[in-house]
Amino acid sequence: MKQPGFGTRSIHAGQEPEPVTGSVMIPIFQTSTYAQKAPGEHTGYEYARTHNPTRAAMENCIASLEGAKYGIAFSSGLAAITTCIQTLKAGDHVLCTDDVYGGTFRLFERVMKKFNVEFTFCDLSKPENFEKNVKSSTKILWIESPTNPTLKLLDIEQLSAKARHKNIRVIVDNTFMSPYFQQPLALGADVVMHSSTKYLNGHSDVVGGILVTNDSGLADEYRFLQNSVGSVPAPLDCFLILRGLKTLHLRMQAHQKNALILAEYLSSHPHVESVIYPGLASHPQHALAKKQMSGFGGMMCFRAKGGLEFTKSVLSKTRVFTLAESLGGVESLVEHPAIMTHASMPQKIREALGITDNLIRLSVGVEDAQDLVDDINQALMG
Ligand code: P1T
Repeated sequence: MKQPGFGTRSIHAGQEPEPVTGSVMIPIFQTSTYAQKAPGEHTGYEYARTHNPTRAAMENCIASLEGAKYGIAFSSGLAAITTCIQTLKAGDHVLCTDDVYGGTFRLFERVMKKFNVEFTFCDLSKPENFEKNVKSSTKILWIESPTNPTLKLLDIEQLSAKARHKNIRVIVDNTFMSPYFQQPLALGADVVMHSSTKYLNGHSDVVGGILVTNDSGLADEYRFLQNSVGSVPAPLDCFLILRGLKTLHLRMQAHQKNALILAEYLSSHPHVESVIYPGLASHPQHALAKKQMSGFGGMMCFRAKGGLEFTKSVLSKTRVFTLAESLGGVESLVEHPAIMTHASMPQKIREALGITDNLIRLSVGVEDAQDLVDDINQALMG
């Protein structure tokens, strides 16, 4: 049978009416355990860290949207990333793109290094840096594309081919694009990771993470760690993400429409030095964006024409955009990466990556575009 379209899967995949009552929406199975008829005689559900039907529906729905067979969910994006590293042993090496979410950098640098897993951060938007930094001990290639916050793109297909050649597992953090705009498994990646806190849920009321893959051995390993380590999501959170997923395709189109309007508007604003948005022809990797993504998403950055004080004043004047960390919700957010999301990176590294004092990141929501334009304009004009 022909595979249903993305919108149909976002509403239905992994979900059948509940068999006892016919409840069309998957119930919130708010229980910690399940009754057994006799010792060891159970329905397949024993204990809720191990199995939960609300969680399973959410995992299967996201897996389907990424074109994957298996989904394994966690209590946060960082818990999902931690699990990826927990498949390694001391002495193994991870090659990681340099411009990653600050929390990912902190986890690798300050937590995982203590267990003697080695990390190299380099600019993998230049593919030759793969050969320059890969080692015989490299086990994982960690890709974030577009990167957070400077929206560099990595050629997922090319890097995956290079890694496959050396038996290195390719994991792509697809949080910024969502499966609606980017499908890393189809480009050759082994695993897709999401902070489901962001676009997948879409309503800024849950923290969650997920890994999806077509590799059954790897899925078993992740599920073993999910149960053994125990960083599982709560049933209510799984329900909320499932509900958010039903409009993922509609929201992503609306985010992109508004982001493009705003990016074009800010490109000619007198108080803006430059705009970074993969959908603009001025983005240095616009051609790659068109090749590996089916859209450009709702994340953008711009550099204010001025120093830290001017930039801070802009950030404190927005009214429709809320000054807050995070992204991917229906409401617009604005933030200052150097002080907020990427403060855990040393200043020297931030500067080398272009996370400057005048860099402002926008998560463009789905409000009326003119209100967003007017809001940023009044904040810039003081
Ligand atoms: O916050 P959590 O659900 O644990 O996800 C971490 C994470 C992983 N990957 C990317 C690309 C992310 O952007 C994040 C979280 N990011 C923010 C909170 C932020 O404002 O950028």
